[in-house]
Amino acid sequence: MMGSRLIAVLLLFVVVVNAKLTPDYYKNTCPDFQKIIRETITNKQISTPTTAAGTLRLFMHDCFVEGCDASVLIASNSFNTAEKDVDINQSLAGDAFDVITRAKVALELACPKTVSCADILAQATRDLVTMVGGPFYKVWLGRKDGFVSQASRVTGNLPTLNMTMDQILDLFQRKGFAPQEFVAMMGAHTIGFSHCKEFTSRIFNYSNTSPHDPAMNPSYVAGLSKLCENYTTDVTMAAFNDVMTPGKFDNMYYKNLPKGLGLLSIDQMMYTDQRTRPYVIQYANNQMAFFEAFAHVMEKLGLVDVKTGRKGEVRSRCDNFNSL
Ligand code: HEM
Ligand SMILES: *[C@@H]1O[C@H](CO)[C@@H](O)[C@H](O)[C@H]1NC(C)=O
Ligand SMILES: *[C@@H]1O[C@H](CO)[C@@H](O)[C@H](O)[C@H]1NC(C)=O
Ligand SMILES: *[C@@H]1O[C@H](CO)[C@@H](O)[C@H](O)[C@H]1NC(C)=O
Ligand SMILES: CC(=O)N[C@H]1CO[C@H](CO)[C@@H](O)[C@@H]1O
Repeated sequence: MMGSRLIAVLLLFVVVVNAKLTPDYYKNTCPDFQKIIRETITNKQISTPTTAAGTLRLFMHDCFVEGCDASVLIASNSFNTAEKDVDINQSLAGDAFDVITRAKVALELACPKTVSCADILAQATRDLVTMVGGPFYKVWLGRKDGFVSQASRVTGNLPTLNMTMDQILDLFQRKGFAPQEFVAMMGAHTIGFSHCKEFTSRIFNYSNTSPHDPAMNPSYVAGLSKLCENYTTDVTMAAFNDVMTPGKFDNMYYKNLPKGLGLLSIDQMMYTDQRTRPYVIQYANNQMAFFEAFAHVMEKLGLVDVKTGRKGEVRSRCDNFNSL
């Protein structure tokens, strides 16, 4: 009786400890972890400046589907269609996958079978965000890589442009984020770009009464219309998410919205909807407040449904489960 209770207490203890990540998880097992990631992302970002935005989006797509467990990095095979091969992932940047692969190769040389792909993605994202001017925040480490990556698990777990604000707020709430945190996370759209097809419905044939979304600034519409004139034939055409300071991580995204310079419908909706608008105004007026909120929300995003202990593994290659 005493024995089984003791075991139960011990088991509980193990579960609680396992569920805890720590910022210095690799201190002894891979002392160069931080340095290797920083070198890899720096080289990559300098040669390919689109890497930071691509990686930030990749991280968010990883964490919202199955938790932050590198499930998004798994390649499909003849038995399984993986997450990354679902429609919405088509536009995930190849360079984001590439920077993670590079870091993994370097880390396997320095400390084999030690660092999870999920941790690499979390740490690389933080370093890239900081490199392009965003806030520094703590990255908790010790995630394991997941055993599941299925295209069918994506729907309903990632936001899409045809969702209403009710649906979007509900989705973020389910992932653990209040409206204020959602607005802070959207500040990610201060970098990177979107392909024309994501916003052409706002600039061409918008409605019977207006050729374009009347919330948009007319010269912005004119510029985008020109840029996207061949979008049906040239599907690679894309516009910066933040037209004013596209490559810099700052609060310009929020300043753009009241001026009709939001690119995607969700961006403009953030300013229209009464539930999100106050935070948009707050972050537009105060970059420090935005950086603090963003740092906090990114630290939290990295903890969504993480796997520890036997609930995952440290993959040898980020695009394959070890058992394959
Ligand atoms: C309602 C929520 C959201 C919607 C509907 C949405 C939608 C989109 C769409 C359609 C694109 C363009 C993709 C392309 O054409 O290549 C995009 C880009 C991007 N999104 Fe979001 N997004 C949302 C929230 C977020 C959040 C929370 C983050 C990060 C924390 C994020 C980070 C990014 C980044 C960095 C890019 C640029 C990617 C690149 O340049 O490769 N988004 N988003
Ligand atoms: C919403 O958009 C996604 C792609 O972004 C698409 O797969 C889905 O079918 C759309 N849903 C509706 C109801 O139109
Ligand atoms: C807009 O509508 C006009 C007339 O209906 C049509 O000719 C044109 O192809 C449409 N443009 C786009 C981009 O859908
Ligand atoms: C669209 O195509 C036309 C004809 O090929 C070309 O002259 C024009 O420069 C293209 N526009 C853009 C923005 O690429
Ligand atoms: C980056 C990446 O792997 N994109 C894939 C997303 O899914 C489509 C299929 O829907 C693939 O063709 C892309 O290669």
